[in-house]
Amino acid sequence: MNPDAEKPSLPRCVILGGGGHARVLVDCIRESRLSEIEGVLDADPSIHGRKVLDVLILGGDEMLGGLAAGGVTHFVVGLGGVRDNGPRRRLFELGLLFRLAPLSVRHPSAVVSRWAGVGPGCQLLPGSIVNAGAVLGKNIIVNSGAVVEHDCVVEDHVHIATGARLASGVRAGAGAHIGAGATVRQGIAIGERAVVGAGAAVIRDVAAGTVVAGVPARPLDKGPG
Ligand code: JB2
Repeated sequence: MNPDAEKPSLPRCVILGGGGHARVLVDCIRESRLSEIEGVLDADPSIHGRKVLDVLILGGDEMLGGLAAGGVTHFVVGLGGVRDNGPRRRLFELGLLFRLAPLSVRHPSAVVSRWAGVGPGCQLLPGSIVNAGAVLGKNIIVNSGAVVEHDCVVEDHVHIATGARLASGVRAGAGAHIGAGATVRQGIAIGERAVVGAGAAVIRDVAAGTVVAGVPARPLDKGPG
């Protein structure tokens, strides 16, 4: 008997965005053998026909309908970003509009408690940690080496950038960005769409839409939107 005959086929996905973040995602998906990658779509026509690692950039988002009709069932938001998570939210909604399902990406080296809740389309990148009692919404990036401690609540579309740490019981509001290497003290609330600068140490609550930076973190100006 052919041992491959009974193997269930992997879902086929398309990645939206073909820059630096997409390179990490292609690697994660390959390593975790989660999905077949049909291709990448990118808004920049000048890179169509190039590759993201070994995956072809097929064209722009106008190809989504055809891909869905051709049997692609899942999408991955390939955009990262360092501040405004609005474009990531928009691409997430675009994928849903085409009745594709958000693929959850988890690198094999990510440590995720079985008592944590992780919503659809989350991306848990190499070396990230999500501890017991943490609750993650949808379309969240826990980037390489980032830590979400026990009992944190992370709302939709948040990006916790490389090496950032949320100590226990932190709440990160929808669309917030926690910059690379930042630390947020226990029990702090970060408002919706707030931005925490790289390397900041946050020891007070951060209001919605505010940008904070420094050690200890202080408000700088108004955030996006
Ligand atoms: O609406 C869109 C769209 N908007 C921008 N649809 C699609 N399909 N693609 C879109 N893009 C494309 O995303 C751009 O044309 C570009 O090719 C790509 C973004 O690539 P970039 O390398 O500029 O950013 P990134 O988001 O992949 O990476 C940032 O965020 C990561 C988390 C970088 O700053 C990295 O350093 C960081 N690690």
